Amino acid sequence: MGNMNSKIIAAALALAATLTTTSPLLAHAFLDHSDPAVGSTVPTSPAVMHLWFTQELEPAFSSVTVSDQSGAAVNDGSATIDPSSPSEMTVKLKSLPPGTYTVKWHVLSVDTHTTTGDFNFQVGKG
Ligand SMILES: [Cu+2]
Repeated sequence: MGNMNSKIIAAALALAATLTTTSPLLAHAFLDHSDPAVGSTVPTSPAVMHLWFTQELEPAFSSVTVSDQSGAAVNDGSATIDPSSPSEMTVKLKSLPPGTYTVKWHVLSVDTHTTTGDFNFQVGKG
């Protein structure tokens, strides 16, 4: 009997550990990586900002803006999400002079949760 109980307790603990560790990871669309990369310095003005998320996005409720140090928007039009790559969002950029730029993203994941975030990158000598 004692041995059986300890096995049941061990199995219950393993299940609880699995539930608590995996479910948060699967939830929400977090920024996986970008190009230009978060906090990077690029030598010339990039034509497009690419953002890759950890989950597929709802295009109608997902957006990104890129602004310069004065707060002026430098993205050329709105973000697009190619159906063949539903966890990737791109936005065209105007010609960017050297400086620091802020990317602000707001996405709705297919799991119905909204996440937001921002980061900087630089153009020209860092
Ligand atoms: Cu979620």
